[in-house]
Amino acid sequence: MSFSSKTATSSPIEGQKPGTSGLRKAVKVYQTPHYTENFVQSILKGGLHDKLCGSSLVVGGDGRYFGKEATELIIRMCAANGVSKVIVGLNGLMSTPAVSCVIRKYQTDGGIILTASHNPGGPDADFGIKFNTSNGGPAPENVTNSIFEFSKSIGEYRICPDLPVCIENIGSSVVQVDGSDFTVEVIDPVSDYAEYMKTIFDFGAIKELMSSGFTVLVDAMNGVMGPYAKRVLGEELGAPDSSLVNCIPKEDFGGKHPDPNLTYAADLVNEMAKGQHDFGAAFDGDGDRNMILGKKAFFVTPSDSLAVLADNLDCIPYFKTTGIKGLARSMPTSGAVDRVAKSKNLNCFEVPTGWKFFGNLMDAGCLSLCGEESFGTGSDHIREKDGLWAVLAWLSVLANTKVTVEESIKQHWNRYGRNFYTRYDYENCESAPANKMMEDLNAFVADKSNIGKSFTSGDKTYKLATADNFCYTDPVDCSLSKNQGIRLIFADDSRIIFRLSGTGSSGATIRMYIEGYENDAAYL
Ligand code: VG1
Ligand code: CO
Repeated sequence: MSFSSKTATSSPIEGQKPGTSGLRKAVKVYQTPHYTENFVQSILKGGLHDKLCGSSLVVGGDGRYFGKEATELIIRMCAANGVSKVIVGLNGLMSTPAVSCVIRKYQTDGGIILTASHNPGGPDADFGIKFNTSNGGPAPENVTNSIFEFSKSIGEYRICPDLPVCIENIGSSVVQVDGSDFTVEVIDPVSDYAEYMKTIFDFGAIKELMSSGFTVLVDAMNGVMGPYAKRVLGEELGAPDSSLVNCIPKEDFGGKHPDPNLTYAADLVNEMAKGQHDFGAAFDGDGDRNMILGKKAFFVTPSDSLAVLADNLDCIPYFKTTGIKGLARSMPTSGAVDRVAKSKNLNCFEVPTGWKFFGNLMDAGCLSLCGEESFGTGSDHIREKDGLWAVLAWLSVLANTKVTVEESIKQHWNRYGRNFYTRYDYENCESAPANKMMEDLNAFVADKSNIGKSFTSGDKTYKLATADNFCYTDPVDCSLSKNQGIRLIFADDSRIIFRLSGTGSSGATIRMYIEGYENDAAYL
């Protein structure tokens, strides 16, 4: 069959600037005329430039409302823009880590992920589009900037409106578009990822743990992770069906926030609190975040999770082969992992918030394991944070060390001290006063007379040692990222950090992160 594409006239739409992780807006915004088309065209031109013609791309999403329409539109626009092949997950589904895995495995030129991650879904909630580059990772800032620049001057987009698109059956189809072959390959979104996990972990050891009376409870929060949890934890590792809950992806995530934390995964927390399961985990909508709980809902902070995994990487076969090249965390993540790095004589990098900042370090062979306080953990096996990988990593550690989750954390605190950590989110703030607050904080950190001042709370006094707005120079390409968050660092390494979120769909969210270090056994 052969088809011809056409050029449609359009004009720039304000605000198509990708944030921490893609462009997140209300579904209703994405549904306005030309909104999605403009952004997709900007990704294709601004993200791929002269590689666009003849390129191959992966397309997948977390199954949220508007995902299918967007997938079909992207395929029709790829066809019209000279892309030669699109690999798409069955029904448009593919977790964010699986997209990264598939881009790398099939060496495509990148991928487009349809997700607003942990933001709620449905006709009145959020949608998002994210571009990943050929290393499988989120586009770095120079690429997202070029996408944004393109969106500001767009005058037309290309589309093949008559191309029939069916993503409901696995298989490959080739058609002629403007005289060239255009292939759409619909794949099982789980298989490649599941096969890869088997090469990273010792599934035999985890299986043995799972058949020894050790019980798990895993909540996929009605997001994309259901089929992955069922295949890997259920079919491969023997977790009973009843232990894998909310595993059917829903367009509105069942009306919930698919965000794996103590607030939004409260059902899991309450069930774990009954003490009937040894290990609990939840994922976000697109499967890159994880929350780990021990028996009786013992909560593992993401920062501690990263540090404990860093201390136990020798339990995971993958790292025996690759070696441990270095560790990293995002700036607001607690310094617990830094202490592990120090004791193991490993480099530990501190990057701005957002997974895109880890990619260069991994590509350059400087980084094996990294994480963020926002429930993101991952390694250089792919270029995204990876929720199920984190669960498998924890199960590997437990299988190997034969201690409980709680014991492993407490042993860690005893050895390294404890980084007490909390984050406050002030959501739905008005933008102008939030910006003013950041300006005032900027003025505070610029005033060096504040250094050395002491602040007392309870029986503790904190002396301000450093105050700045975090600025990051990428060690690999030397690119500079300014204004990444206000840092107040005290003499004992305690910190207070303020930054504005880059994932909200409207208004402002202020995040305040507080960390205090303690190594006095009486306080642990
Ligand atoms: C938040 C988190 C950040 C994370 C990002 C994307 O960003 O703080 O650590 O990388 O979400 O995660 P922000 O700018 O709102 O603080 V996900 O799971 O939404 O792809
Ligand atoms: Co996510």
